[in-house]
Amino acid sequence: DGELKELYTAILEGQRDEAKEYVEAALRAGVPAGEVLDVMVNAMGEVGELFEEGEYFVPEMLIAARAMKTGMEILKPELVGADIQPIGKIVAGTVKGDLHDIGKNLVCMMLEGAGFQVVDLGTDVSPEAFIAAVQEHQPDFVAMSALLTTTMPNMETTITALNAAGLRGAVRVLIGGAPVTQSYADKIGADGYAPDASRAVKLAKTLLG
Ligand code: B1M
Repeated sequence: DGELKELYTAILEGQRDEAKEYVEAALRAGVPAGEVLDVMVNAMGEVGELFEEGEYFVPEMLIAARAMKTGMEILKPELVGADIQPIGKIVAGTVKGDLHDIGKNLVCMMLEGAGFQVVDLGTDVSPEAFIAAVQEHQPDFVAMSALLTTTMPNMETTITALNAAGLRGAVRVLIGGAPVTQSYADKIGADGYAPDASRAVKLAKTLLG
């Protein structure tokens, strides 16, 4: 597992090319994609800690995130099966004011891998944009991600807007992201909360019945 240690360091230090090389090397060596992913997620965890401790600043977080995205692109074909009949449709996005998209991308990837059709609205998605997408795509689920305590309330704003537009009954709302909890989901009337991408898939499948 030399490659995995090197991969961890490459994400931590934001070395994009190296991250790509080590992901490829790990896959060639037969390391399961999920394990490779865990290493990158753990490295991002340490990036967050270093930021909190004042060792890292926004630019360091940004280049680490870029390296992780590069690694995720290589993992995507491994995580997402080809040509599966969609079992349900999901409109997903990171809420208004929030630019964090790695976790949301991961959730989208795993949902696709499980056979869901995903319409990814990206980051900084306003309640109006969620509503327009629900009207256009008529999904089974709306999945919202928030990584900031300051943007998390926009999940509630979006649910309120869905209600006002008469669309709340047509979709199930799933939420997640580092500051989000089950009790918050209950409080704002979401249909479900998942702490990570694989549990988001389980949750969506369970709710689909
Ligand atoms: Co920012 N940032 N960031 N950041 N950043 C955090 C979130 C922070 C916790 C760091 C820290 O202080 N320790 C902190 C938030 C503090 C708080 O609100 N309490 C923080 C801050 C403060 C900020 C800025 C305000 C910094 C500044 O400018 N002063 C700023 C805000 C910008 C904005 O959004 N408006 C900012 C900016 C950035 C970057 C742009 C530099 C970059 C993001 C790049 C990108 O995403 N393209 C960045 C990064 C990389 C981080 C950390 C280090 C890593 C986030 C990440 O990608 N994690 C983060 C620290 C941390 O989280 N430990 C931090 C890996 C990812 C796989 O995990 O996103 O949690 P996560 O997703 C998980 C689960 O949460 C869940 O599944 C995923 C996979 O298992 N999940 C869902 C997520 N969404 C889901 C939706 C679902 C279900 C599950 O729906 C059903």
